[in-house]
Amino acid sequence: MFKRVLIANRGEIALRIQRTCRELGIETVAVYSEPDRNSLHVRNADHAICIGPGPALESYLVIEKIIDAAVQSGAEAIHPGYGFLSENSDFADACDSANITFIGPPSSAMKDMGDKVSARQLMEKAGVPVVPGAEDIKVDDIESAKNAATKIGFPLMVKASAGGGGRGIRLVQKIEDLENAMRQSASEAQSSFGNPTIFLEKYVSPARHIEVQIMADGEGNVRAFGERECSIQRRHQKVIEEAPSIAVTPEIRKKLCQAAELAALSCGYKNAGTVEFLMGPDSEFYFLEMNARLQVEHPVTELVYGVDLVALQLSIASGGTLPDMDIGELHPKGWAIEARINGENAYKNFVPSIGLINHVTLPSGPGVRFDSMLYDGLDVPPFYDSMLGKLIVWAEDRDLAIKRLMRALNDLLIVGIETNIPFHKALLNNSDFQTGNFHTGWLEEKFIMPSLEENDPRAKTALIVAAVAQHLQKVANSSPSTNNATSKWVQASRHSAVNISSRQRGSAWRRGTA
Ligand code: MV4
Repeated sequence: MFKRVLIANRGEIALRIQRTCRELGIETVAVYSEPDRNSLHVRNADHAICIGPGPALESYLVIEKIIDAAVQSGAEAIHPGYGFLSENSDFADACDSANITFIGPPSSAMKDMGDKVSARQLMEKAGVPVVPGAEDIKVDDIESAKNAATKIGFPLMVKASAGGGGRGIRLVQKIEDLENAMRQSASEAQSSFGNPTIFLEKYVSPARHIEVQIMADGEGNVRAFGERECSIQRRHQKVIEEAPSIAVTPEIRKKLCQAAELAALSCGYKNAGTVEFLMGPDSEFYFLEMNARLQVEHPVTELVYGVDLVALQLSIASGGTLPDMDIGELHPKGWAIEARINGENAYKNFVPSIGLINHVTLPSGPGVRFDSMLYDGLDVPPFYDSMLGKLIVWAEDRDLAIKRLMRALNDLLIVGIETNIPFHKALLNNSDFQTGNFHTGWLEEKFIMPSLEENDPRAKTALIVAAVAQHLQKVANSSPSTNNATSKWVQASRHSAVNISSRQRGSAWRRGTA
């Protein structure tokens, strides 16, 4: 096993990786940008190296700076986390050249899977179902493209080979719109990725986004750790993920896992990966793309399979192998749901909310896991994505997991910036969500976020009272020496006043008997 590992990331995932390293007796090296100097991943590391200013392009995305930090600190391996350089094959190559182990797949597999056309072709050859489509189409040969499109049928999607995660994608309803969509997609792909290659796919709708966690040891052993249900998305960003999926039976799970294992074997995969599928209402599923990294939502898999995926990653990267066991031996136990906690205002079109967090109360108790970068006094910088942490719960079944997540969301208090916590509470109260009656378009097409007043009838009154109280207090102690930052206790009590009616009616607390 490694003695010292550099974690080329920040936020909750850096902390997540540090926890496992600590358990395994591995020293950690943190890298950080200047505005991140006070963050927990720096405080908790054994060694920490500043790699530049706030913008990721000048710090977390600079390959040479990360490699230099690893060499300077004597780290034997680098864990890239997710985002940033995690799926950059040049970074994996740079690690190899510097004799540092990249904790992830070989760069060849990253390249194969990064290119959607080559991934589709590999999957077809391996016998993994792909969406009916056409790969050899060109903007300049529109007649051939129209023939291919007619064979596929409408509606169809034009996708960019270098795309992924929804970039360069076009939905085409009729043949007259095909040429325009192809031109737009190709030029977007050229300017975004420097590669104008496009392909066509039949539009699968409604569909669920079902992904399978795999782990491969590079010695021919691949394990699939079941599926995650990730259909609750907004603008191609996942909001809530769960494991298992309500739409997946043990028989379908077996087929999904077999397909994912074939996918991994077909590209010589090693370490952790995720195979994404679209699944129609008929339970037919099709390969969508493969993500060559540990994903944000990996904890739901950890909770239902009782594994530490980061520990497995470290073990495999340091030369370990997976036990050669039968695919039928792994079964999910209970239900896990993850809510991504973002700094954004759900009542104002999800505008990012940044700045000082005066106070946090962390949720806890049975079946509750909170992976976050939060602490009292954290100043959330503007340079990175809005995710502050992930609230993950486990319970015996889905209904209990939903109740537990609601309880934990009520216990979680973040004072100082806006968060999407009210959005999560509204989602959990929605009957379609509760019955599992949703697909990838459901959140944006069907779900209506209740207004602040609808969501919490007493909220408006509480806010007005709080504003008046603050004003009176300001007038009363207008001494210039007074620190005008509101005390975290005042803010916390104000926040919980706003939350009163979201607490269970008739609780001991409300009856005043607590
Ligand atoms: C599709 C599709 C329907 N049919 N492909 C969007 C992002 C990228 N990963 C692929 N995406 C889709 N591809 C075919 N042939 C629907 C989507 C899609 C989607 C997929 C997963 C999760 C959320 C989504 C939201 C909109 C569209």
